[in-house]
Amino acid sequence: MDAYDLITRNASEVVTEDEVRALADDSEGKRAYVGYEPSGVLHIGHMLTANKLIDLQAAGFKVVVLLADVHAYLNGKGTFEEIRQTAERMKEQFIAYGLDESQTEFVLGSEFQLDESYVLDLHALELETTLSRAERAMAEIKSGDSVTVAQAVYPIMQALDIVYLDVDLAIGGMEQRKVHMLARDTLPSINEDAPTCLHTPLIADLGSGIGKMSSSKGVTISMEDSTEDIEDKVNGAFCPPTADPEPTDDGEERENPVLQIFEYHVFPRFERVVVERPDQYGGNLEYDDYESLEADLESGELHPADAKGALADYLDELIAPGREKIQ
Ligand code: NAL
Repeated sequence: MDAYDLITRNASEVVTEDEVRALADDSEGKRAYVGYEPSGVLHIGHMLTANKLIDLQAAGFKVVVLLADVHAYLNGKGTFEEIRQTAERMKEQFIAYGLDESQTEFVLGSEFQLDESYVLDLHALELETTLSRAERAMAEIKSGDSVTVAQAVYPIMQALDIVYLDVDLAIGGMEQRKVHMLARDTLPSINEDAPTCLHTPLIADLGSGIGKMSSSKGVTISMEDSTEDIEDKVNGAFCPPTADPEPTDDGEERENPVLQIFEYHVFPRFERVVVERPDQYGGNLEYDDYESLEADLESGELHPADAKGALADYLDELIAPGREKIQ
């Protein structure tokens, strides 16, 4: 796979393609970052962006992980003390998950976000940003029902962090795209470059296939799950024999989360996927790529129950090293 294909595989969008091509042509020593609010334990959403960081490390990028303690505080995730402790645990879980420690720089937001020059630049950006724009940028990130002033400062700080961390490529899930667009539009007003961005897909709710999987509602998978928890959750997942399920009777879009997890979590980390089946049901099935597994599910060759059994096993293998860190 060439560098551009490795950088962009499984991405929902890149902004812009030309900018990413230029980075791919000369990726040695380039810096990519992703930021996470430290809260709870690592879950499958964190793991999806982490898979992209692993791809970028393979493509020669230096990876910066921002443990965004001040952002978590501004988004109402707890006291500073609690958030800092969570950040330390998350760092260990990321390394257990497979981020190469020697190629990854972990930074706490509060290490630089309280400096005088940062705060003055922040106020300069606040002058350039309307409240409604900040509020829109936060629509898919904010916790709670009302929008606080703290939550309006949040996306402006995120934009400024891209400058202060000296990043060439900003990574985030699709829920971060409006913050990144705000950064692209406003940073030039303080004489900074618009950042190049790559956004990873969001996985549908495991139980229903409707909407987006979220740690605050519905069923998600995290490093806290036991082997049995994973089996139960995956066995209860929505998995019709198609990658493109019909909308519900109410017109809500649905996706197949079992296939999505194979595509975005399993195939990027395992060269070959084996679905174990007793000989009387045709014996094991082996796949070298996601597309052939999807085709077999659609044709009926692979039964959803067998696909779920294999998915639970592979997810358990991905989670096991981090689970041990939590005990
Ligand atoms: C991600 C977050 C917070 C601050 C950042 C600064 C720079 C780059 C990425 C950042 C967290 C993210 C979340 N908004 O929703 O978890």
